[in-house]
Amino acid sequence: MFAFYDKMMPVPAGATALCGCFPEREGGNRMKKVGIVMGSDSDLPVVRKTADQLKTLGIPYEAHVFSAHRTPVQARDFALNARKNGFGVIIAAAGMAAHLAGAIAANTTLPVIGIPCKSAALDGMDALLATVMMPKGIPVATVAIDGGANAALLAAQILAVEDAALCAKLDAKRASDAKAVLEKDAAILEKL
Ligand code: RP5
Repeated sequence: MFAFYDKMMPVPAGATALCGCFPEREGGNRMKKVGIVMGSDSDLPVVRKTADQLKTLGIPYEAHVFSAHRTPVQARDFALNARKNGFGVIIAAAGMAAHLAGAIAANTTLPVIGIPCKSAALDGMDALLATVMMPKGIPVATVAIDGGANAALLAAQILAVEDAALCAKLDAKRASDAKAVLEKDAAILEKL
């Protein structure tokens, strides 16, 4: 059974934006959701790549704007309740002094994936270092600066550990990506 929700934004304060689809898995247990949190709606262009990739793979997600600095209570509550609310992975996107992924990870033992977002002043190096340099004991799996799609794929790979159908979709994507590169290889001499 699938329930589709088209709009990821806007998300009213304190409200839940439920997006994606909810495939019934073999045995009747539902796929875990991916939580997407962003420090500001200005991170939306990066997060949209995450949401699009999750949609393509048929993975349900919920998206929120929570800031480690501006709304720390909401960010903490989301993380504390994420497991019981049906999440399997949390993706946190933030720029500048990007403490969001770390603040989420501090309050859950679900896997947390950080996306450092590019900012005007330091081109994303600020967010990259703030996200990746976590202290021992509180890991955050950090993808590339603005790496929204890879964050989704890593979340999918985590969920696919226990999900053969999702694993097959990821295998098919790898095969299709490889085919595209082989076609470029075959065509490259004509361009030179
Ligand atoms: C961070 O500060 C956000 O994640 C965003 O990348 C950056 C700028 O936020 P805004 O000033 O655009 O709201 O917390």
